[in-house]
Amino acid sequence: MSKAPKVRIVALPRVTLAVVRYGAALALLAAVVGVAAWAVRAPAEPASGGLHGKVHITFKGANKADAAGVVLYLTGFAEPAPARAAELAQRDKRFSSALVPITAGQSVDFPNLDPVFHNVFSPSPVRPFDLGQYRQGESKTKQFPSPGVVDVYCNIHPDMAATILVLPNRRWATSASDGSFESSGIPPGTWSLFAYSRFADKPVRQAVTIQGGKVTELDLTLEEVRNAVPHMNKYGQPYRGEGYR
Ligand SMILES: [Cu+2]
Repeated sequence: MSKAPKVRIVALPRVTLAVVRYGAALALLAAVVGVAAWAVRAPAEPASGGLHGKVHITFKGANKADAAGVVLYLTGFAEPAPARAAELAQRDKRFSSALVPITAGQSVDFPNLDPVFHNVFSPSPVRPFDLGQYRQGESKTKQFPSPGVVDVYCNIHPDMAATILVLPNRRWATSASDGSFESSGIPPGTWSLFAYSRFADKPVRQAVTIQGGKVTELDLTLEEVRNAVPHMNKYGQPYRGEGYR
């Protein structure tokens, strides 16, 4: 008989404790849901905008039929680089791409897919490097921490040439054959737009204003003045004759 009250006395606080805990948990949940709902409603950042346009290329005064491959990029705001590395492969004694836009901080893989050696290097002050020679199937990786233009060549094959554009953000676009391009997710503001070709003396620059939820239309003309970029080998010397290839 004397044990029964003890059981009741012990059991009662447990129930009370459970109610208190449950209540506290409900209150916490309500608080979390409330904060989450506020976070969803409150725009943390203003809505982004888009860019759509067309770039026309002239070469020695005439319109160029194929306007593909111009890189349109914006400066004035920065974004973190994607974790994924970009790629510039060596295949059939060419670089896989002539113009490679990346974001500052991003890496580039340089796989050799050819049965011959290459020696990829850059003389550009923003990121000079010399990868040395390596076999088919092997690759080297380089990171590019600062924005700028990085010209890339092969010390063995003078016709191999590419440019890595290290940009401050990810909002670049590449023109299609008809010159059209588009980019989205751009923060609102007035930025500098550049149209870059390896064969122009300098990129075309133009101010653009991006408004949230709107697409800004653009029409640009870029003048190309050459179709090859003369360069020296990694020692700053002219390449030797054809036999050296
Ligand atoms: Cu090569």
